[in-house]
Amino acid sequence: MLIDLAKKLDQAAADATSIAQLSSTTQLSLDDAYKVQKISIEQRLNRGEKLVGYKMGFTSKAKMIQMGVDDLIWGRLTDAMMIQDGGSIDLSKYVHPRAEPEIAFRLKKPLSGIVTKEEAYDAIDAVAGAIEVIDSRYQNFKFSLSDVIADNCSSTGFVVGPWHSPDTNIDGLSMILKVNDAEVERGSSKDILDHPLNSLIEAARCVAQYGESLQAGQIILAGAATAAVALKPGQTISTEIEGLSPCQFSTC
Ligand code: OOG
Ligand code: MG
Repeated sequence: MLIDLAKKLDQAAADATSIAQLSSTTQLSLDDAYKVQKISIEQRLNRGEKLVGYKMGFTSKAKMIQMGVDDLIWGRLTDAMMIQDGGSIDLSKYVHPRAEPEIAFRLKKPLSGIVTKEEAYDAIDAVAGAIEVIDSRYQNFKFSLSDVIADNCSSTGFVVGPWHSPDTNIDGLSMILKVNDAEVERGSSKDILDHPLNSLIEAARCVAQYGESLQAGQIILAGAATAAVALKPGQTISTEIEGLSPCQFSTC
């Protein structure tokens, strides 16, 4: 049964169509929802995609309020989700995509379970400004916590800007999301669990609960600092994060 749900979500993502929330017909525990996510990602890996990292979700109040949920979630990132900095995406491949400003970590050591701030910091190879493109496979972008977890936490794409050395300050940086050069959202990296490093620590803890570990070379998205913005064709979306290089993509 969980396999059927995973296939349904995988198909909805592939066809860019929306489906009813799973929770409208099925009682799904959070554990089951993570199982559905894992199976749906396995479908993608079986088609040749590669796991390149993980993303954290609902690490800021702005996101929790926008989506009406109140717990951390995590999802998986594959190489097919990578959007080149300065690249373009075709919105017909998505249901109702949105963009949000993020901070990305690249790891040089594995991390799993309960780790200290020092251990987490020590595992970072590089940090970068990033933009995540999210797209819910549910009608009207509405879901329960288990729905969104099963749907790989709305993951669909991400752009990472130029990498910076791991000792670059990421505390209290202003984070701005722009559409066609006009500011549409502004937050601070402090809004991400008080410090984005805390999100990396949470990622290590969360994946370990399901027997996985963050690996060297992987990218971890810390979660958006602001609410997400709906995308329309013909836009240039960029982020400016204090002290980090900007990144951008356009839509058609
Ligand atoms: C779920 C994904 C949340 C974030 O950065 O908080 C997320 C959603 O909002 O659809 O990616
Ligand atoms: Mg996000």
